[in-house]
Amino acid sequence: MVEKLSPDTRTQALADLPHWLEVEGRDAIQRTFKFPDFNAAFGFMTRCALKADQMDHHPEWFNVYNRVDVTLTTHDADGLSERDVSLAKFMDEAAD
Ligand code: HBI
Repeated sequence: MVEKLSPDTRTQALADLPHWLEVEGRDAIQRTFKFPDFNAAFGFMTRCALKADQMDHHPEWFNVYNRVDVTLTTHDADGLSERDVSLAKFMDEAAD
């Protein structure tokens, strides 16, 4: 069972993810990624999809052309867990 982050760990984790915003009304975080074109956006999504499947932890996301809106939460924990933090960091690096 995946554990929800404790309030202290959550605060520290969000401080380490400055590009991610808390979603209103939900224990989730979101970030919008912008790329030069669809090819770059889809390449990013492909790398993240493979990582997500390896982790058995999947993003909620939406893509239009060069934009990818990502929401991360842990459905099994009904809130943010360490898996969201790991996947968010992977995505930040993959987008660099
Ligand atoms: N992805 N974001 C997210 N949250 C989950 O709780 C989750 C998941 N992918 C697979 C998964 N859980 C499995 O453990 C099953 O619950 C499907």
